[in-house]
Amino acid sequence: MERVYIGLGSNLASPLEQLHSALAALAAMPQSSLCAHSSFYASDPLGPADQPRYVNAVAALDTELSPLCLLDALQNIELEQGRTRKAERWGPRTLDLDILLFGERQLNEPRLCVPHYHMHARAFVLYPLAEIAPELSLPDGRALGELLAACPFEGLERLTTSETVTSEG
Ligand code: A4P
Ligand code: MG
Repeated sequence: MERVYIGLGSNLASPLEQLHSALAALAAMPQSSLCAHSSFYASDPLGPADQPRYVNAVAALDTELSPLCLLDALQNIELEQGRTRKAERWGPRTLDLDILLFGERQLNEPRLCVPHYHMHARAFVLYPLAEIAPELSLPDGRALGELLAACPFEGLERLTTSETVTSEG
């Protein structure tokens, strides 16, 4: 088993429900167990400004899957939740699942770059990650606390539990 951290993001078609569904799908992933997830955060869009705010979260998963099998599984979840890939970079999406960290691995393959590029400077990744893994260090040795200190809590809003509860009950 290896510990993997996955970034979840959505800004279309009921983002809160998209994230709840994605967490249920992660919990049902074969050869894996969902260990924890952060609160949900509303965040200003990075990239084109003419798109809705995002809801972001981070999940911790223990998995026996290989990195590329996990990527395939995550992309299937994205597709099942209506993701279409458009030419516009950083455009709006129903669901984005990024592999932030995969154990201590550093991968630079055509389909998979780990740690996820830019994770070290994104508030909507670092703050949720710190909630579930405050003592974490990146494979290059940088401590999460150090990255947070250089990354203002800007454009980010932690949603309370009542805001994140959907009609599923
Ligand atoms: N890929 C390579 N490495 C990875 C990895 N570690 N995890 C490849 C997942 N995929 C990885 O991704 C394009 C290709 O990246 C995949 O086919 C995979 O083989 P994609 O999901 O199709 O495209 P994308 O997400 O639009 O591209 P990109 O460049 O990964 O964008 P990001 O970095 O995911 O940013 N603003 C806020 N507030 N919150 C957000 O969550 N997200 C984005 C997307 C933009 N602005 C945002 C947010
Ligand atoms: Mg992505």
